Amino acid sequence: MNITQKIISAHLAEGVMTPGQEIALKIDQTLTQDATGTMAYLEFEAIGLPRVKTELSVSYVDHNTLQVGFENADDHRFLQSAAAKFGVYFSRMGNGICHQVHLERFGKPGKTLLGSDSHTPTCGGLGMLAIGAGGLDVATAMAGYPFYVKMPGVVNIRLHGRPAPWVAAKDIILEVLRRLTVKGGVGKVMEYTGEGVAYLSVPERATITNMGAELGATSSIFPADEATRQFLAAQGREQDFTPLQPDPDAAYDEIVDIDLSALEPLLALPHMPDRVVKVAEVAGRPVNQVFIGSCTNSSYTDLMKVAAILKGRMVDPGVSLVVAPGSRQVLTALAANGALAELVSAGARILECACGPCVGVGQSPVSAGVSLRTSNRNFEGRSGTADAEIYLVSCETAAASALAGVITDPRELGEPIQVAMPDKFPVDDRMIIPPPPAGAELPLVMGPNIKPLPVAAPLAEQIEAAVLLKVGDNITTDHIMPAGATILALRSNIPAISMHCFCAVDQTFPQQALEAGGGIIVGGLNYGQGSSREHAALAPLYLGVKTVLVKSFARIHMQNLVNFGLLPLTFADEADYDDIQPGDSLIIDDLRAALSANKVQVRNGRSGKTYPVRHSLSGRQIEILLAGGLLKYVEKNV
Ligand code: MIC
Ligand code: SF4
Repeated sequence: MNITQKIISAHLAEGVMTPGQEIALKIDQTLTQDATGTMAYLEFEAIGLPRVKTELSVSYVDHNTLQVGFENADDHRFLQSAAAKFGVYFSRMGNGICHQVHLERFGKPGKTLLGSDSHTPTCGGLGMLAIGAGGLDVATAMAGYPFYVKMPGVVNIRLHGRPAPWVAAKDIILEVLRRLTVKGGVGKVMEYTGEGVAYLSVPERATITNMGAELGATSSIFPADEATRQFLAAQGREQDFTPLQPDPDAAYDEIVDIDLSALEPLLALPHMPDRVVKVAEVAGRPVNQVFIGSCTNSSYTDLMKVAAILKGRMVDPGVSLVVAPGSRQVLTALAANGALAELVSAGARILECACGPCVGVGQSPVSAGVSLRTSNRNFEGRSGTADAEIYLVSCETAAASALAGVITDPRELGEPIQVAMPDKFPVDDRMIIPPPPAGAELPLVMGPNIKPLPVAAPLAEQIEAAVLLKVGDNITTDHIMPAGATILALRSNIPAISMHCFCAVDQTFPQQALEAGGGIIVGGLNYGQGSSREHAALAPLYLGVKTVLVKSFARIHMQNLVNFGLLPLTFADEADYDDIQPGDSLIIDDLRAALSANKVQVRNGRSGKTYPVRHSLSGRQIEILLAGGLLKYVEKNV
């Protein structure tokens, strides 16, 4: 078996390990973050259990920590009260980004982790099977139910040789994105092997598994080897180490070979993570902003490299350089060894240990500005400036460009920088509050911004509704339900946040949908890629959307639609997409029977054409839709 199959077989609760077939996985650990967590704990409360049943569950506050207005602060207090009540560890605001902290303090090789954030696979860098999902899937996992997912195909990415000078882990994953695209990982786990693995530290591996999310992959994973043991030992957690390697005769569904010694520094052009070219090809373009941070590139070694590049120099006068360390542990280490002072004296603006600019919470670039970022997503508008151009780069390219004021190949800096992994990290878990012992009756503290969950109706027999919106390929959840500080503050208030649904595409969408009493969304390939935010399903549900008909879906978003009772359909013949115009009336009859037989037909009232449509729903997913969503299904069946 390969590593993925080993972990899956040890956690298989139902099903057979045939790629594409639905399996149920026992989940050992869960994580939530503030922007998805409020819903997840409201959902857990609705399930009605007094305490979580996982080995470990952690609630992080890291996304929107600005606390502009009372909304965020109230959400954070609610999350702290929910963690104490339900037996969950609470990582306080300022302690760091969930994925970085989980890697440092909790991840374990061989275990399963389900997180209400799409970058949960970061912990795959430790040899963990870590999967992102919607809040309701995480809530049900906290309640002890298995997680249902299609058995992934396993892609073996064989890393050959030693990385060329100035080639970073970020360049390796950018190369994978260049080859496989943002749809290339859907339904797959990326499993990294080969002699090149030994040259990568755990945080470097985590940069690669983190950005597997941009491939649409179910997860990404590395073996657990001597580097893993050393990392865990430096975290004071050597007891959490278990070695994990594929069997010598392990089989894979696909193989991708990458020669690390032949790579060059790469970057992703605006506005998709797979628009990858060599840094050298675009060198010289002026830069307005450089952001170093996010769950992809904010580890100790990342920022030590940046400090070494900036040491004794000053950022270009035209560049705003912002640095957000990934965790309080990283910041403490940099403060203790003087690297923080070097960053500050070089002109870096130090931000809180949080997601911040990555998700548009502050530091929006100037109009039509160019921002180089070490984060993972450069979707249009995500930075908060609609016409900004975001390039995704390594820390080395970011630092070199911040000094020069133009996009700069880091190889121009001369001798490459080596940063040793410390033997011991400054471990201090006092910002992580363990839950009190079971038995105490604790309150859930809710502010006025926390509104009840909308509930779907059981699926109707017939759908007749107008096409409210027709969109193209690769529509992201940032298009469907944008983030940013102002909108993120409404994550616990579905009626209010729904008024921003699709506003980046069509400002009038929410009002139109409400006036029409709902409708249908038509889309292209890879619809719903990106985030795990279930708000991208909840807001359409609130606005009356009945079904989403597209060429293909991203995994997490499709499951979120099912979880909230919205019917996800795909064209059997992609050419039928072209026949549909906004405003067309689409009719689906005998829906329940047609769904079970997988013979759904959509009739267009205007053109008179009938489109055969497919669904890739399992029997269980159909049951969930018929029941009116996962909460009702759980209520009925368990
Ligand atoms: C993201 O990077 O888009 C987020 C913000 O972390 C999301 C979660 C969310 O929308 O709250 C994700 O990746 O799942
Ligand atoms: Fe936070 Fe950005 Fe990572 Fe999402 S991608 S978890 S917003 S740092």
